[in-house]
Amino acid sequence: MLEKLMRRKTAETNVSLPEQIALVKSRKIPAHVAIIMDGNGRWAKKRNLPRIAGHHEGMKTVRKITRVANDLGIKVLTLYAFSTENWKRPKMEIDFLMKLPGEFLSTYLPELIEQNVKVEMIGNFNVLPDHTKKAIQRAMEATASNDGMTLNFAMNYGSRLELIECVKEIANQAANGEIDVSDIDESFIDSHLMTAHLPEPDLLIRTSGEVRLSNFMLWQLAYAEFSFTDVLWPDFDEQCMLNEIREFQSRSRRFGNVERDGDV
Ligand code: V0D
Repeated sequence: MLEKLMRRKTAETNVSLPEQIALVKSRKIPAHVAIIMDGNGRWAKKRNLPRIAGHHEGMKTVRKITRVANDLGIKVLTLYAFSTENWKRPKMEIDFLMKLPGEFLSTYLPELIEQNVKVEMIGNFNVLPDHTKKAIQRAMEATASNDGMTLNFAMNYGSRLELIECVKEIANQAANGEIDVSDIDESFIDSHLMTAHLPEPDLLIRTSGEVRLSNFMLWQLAYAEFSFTDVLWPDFDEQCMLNEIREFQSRSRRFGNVERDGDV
């Protein structure tokens, strides 16, 4: 049995990436994949490099995974790039991180445009450094009319803060008599979140072995499949992503999507 499994695994890895992509595309593709890109610091530590070297390498993975996600026909890829808790890190590391959007976009914006990718952001934009805001703003404007995959960066994002803002806004509307309390249902709350215009994630991936949600899309992930992998984000490649999507597809086949109809 083990031998048979191992043989199958070897055979699969002998199939070229484009062939695997074609095979995966012939089955149900998740519309929205969200990823917690963890393990950049650990990747650097293993190589006796500074943490920022790991962050920089992680940026190259963002490029790789964006490309393969787009090739697969995924509609939305949300990447957790910076959390509201990340401000607690050393200033030097924060300063470096805040330069990454600018560097990423000055290198890769042309190919994002060529791939018809639309850049968006969720999170509290206002408190980011000016140069970071400018880079992201420019990319969002340059890709606003693209109708391919949405590459959605969660930057300075925290789910509880998002929910607090949502509740405040709805409470204000109720206090002003704009809505009735009875108007507040699931879709009403959906429409007041930063992800209002996006489908909810079908799949959450977290790299680097931590099995936590870390304040990421608490409401939106209610029905998502979760996958936790030990691979560190800088080592996460096209093959890893394909394996994740294939696992998602085999779970969908085994269980069907009956949860919301009351089976579980
Ligand atoms: C570091 C691994 C791309 C996670 C990936 C400031 C940690 C590399 C962006 C990016 C980060 C963000 C917005 C945008 C374009 C690119 C990014 C941060 C960190 C947080 F419009 N990589 N990246 N942003 N890292």
